[in-house]
Amino acid sequence: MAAEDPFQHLHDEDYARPYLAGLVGAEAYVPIHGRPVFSLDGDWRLTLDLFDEGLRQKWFLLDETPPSQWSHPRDYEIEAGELVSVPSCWNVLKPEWTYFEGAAWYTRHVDWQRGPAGERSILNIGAANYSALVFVNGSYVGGHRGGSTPFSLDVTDNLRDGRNRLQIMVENRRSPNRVPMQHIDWFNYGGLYRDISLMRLPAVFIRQAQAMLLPGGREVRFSVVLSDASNTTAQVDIPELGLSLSVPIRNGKGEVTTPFAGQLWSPDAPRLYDVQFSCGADRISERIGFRTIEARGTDILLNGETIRLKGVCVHEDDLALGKVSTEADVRRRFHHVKELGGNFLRLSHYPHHEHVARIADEMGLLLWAEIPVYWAIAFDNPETYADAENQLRELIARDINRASVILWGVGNENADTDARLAFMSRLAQAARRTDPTRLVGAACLINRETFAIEDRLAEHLDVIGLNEYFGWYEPDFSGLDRLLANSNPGKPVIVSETGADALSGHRGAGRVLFTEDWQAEFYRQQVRRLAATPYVAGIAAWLLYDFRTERRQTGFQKGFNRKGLIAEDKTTRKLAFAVLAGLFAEWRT
Ligand code: GCB
Repeated sequence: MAAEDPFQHLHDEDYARPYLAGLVGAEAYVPIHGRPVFSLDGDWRLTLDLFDEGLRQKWFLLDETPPSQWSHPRDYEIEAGELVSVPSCWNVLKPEWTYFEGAAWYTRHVDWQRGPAGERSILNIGAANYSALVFVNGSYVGGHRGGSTPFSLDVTDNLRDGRNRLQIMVENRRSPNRVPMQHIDWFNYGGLYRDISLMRLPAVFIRQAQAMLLPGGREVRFSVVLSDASNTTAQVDIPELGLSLSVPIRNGKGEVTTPFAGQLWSPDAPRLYDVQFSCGADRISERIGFRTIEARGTDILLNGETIRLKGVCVHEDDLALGKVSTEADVRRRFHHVKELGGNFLRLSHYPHHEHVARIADEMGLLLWAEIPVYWAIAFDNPETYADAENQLRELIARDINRASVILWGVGNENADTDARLAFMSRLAQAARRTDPTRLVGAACLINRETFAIEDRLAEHLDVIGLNEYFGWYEPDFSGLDRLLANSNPGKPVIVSETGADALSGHRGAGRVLFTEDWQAEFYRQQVRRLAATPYVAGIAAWLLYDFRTERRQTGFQKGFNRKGLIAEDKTTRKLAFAVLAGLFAEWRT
């Protein structure tokens, strides 16, 4: 055991402090796409740890002596853990784990051979909800907070030749200071629910490689950031365009701008190019589309032309898998949006899996990607801000080259207080600083005093998101008429949510709540009004599929939000699906 006094840990309530020091964030992130990786997905041992005994007793220090040879009693044994497959959410693995919120220890072994001197070994974790601490061969190597973004840890000095032990403590307690906080309208799945891998990189490697079409669409800029402050030259090649450029690197950074003579990317023609970045022995190969996006007046312009965004919101939620997102699931989702005649999805309310934007690039869909600054965040807490900004920067670092992503969302339905204005305007600035090429938006509430689309945050945004539920949470649509006539937002408005619950198969005439009929009529009434409003540049229906949420417990809901156009089986369509498809088809573009 770690401690000399076997009971010392019972009295130390400060047990978590030592691990705060090693938290990593966006600056440590290393993109994995386009590089060979050694997957660590598959079998891991999982032990739930409701009382944080793992940190209190330092379970990571225990050796693997068989129980028959223990000199002291123990409370943890790797082999006693449940054999689980990663990625997964523990909530869907065993009925008795459904509502578990706490810490859990994942353990596995990996055979590894160290490379030549200087080579780096980087551990990448696609996502762990909410926080994670990583231990290699008994040593703490670092941790992360933020449940939906990836992180990287340099484990070069911790790995040895032969068998290595990896332990990851993941913890998903809901808490007022987190992002999101404890009150959310979705299910709080826990676990290592995205891919995990190890990657070998040369001593100096590419930390960031970006290709961006500049406003106007005539020039493209390539930029490269290295892992250290070297002065050297990187190389960018796009073989299909006959482009081969040197990028001078000074102090680890460099960029070059050149005329763009390729085809633009758009939902109708999602043209992607192979772009190869290299520097020394490191190399990244990406499929990248080139397009421009801007807000002008109350319009959104894609490649210089006005576009109406027609689409849906979607949660990362699956009956069998929880928050695990498979490629097949994402493709099915996009096919549904295309069948609706849509071109747009809002990925609510947190960063979705990395492959979502890649598949959207390929299939030609536009995305609103956001961080979970949702409802009553602790806006006056500097640590909460740091966490939110880090999640935003990790999301941007991961998806910077995705043409499909047109907007960074910095929040959802947050009351217009001074603390919220300071917090979210700062986030909007951070988004712009990190990525000047995309729109910044937030899903806002209505100003109930003036009854208008007005929010003090709007001056910091390119696009105002409006969540409104006239006809559902408010009995009729007269408020919507009043609101639309009374507003002069001066910027494009995307109706970032509107919708009504319907239990699949429940029918009734008139405004009978939870019927498919009322949900369908709701969309007729809503879209007719919204489509006639010039400043409405987009509509994202709330939402594509019914999803789990413990806040909803009537006989109609039974633990689900029923505002899906399709039931939670992702197959059974409600009447509203075809109705909305018809309404989208009529809406001018
Ligand atoms: C909202 C929230 C969303 C909820 C939705 C609802 O405004 O942004 O997360 O799930 O309403 O169904 O009430």
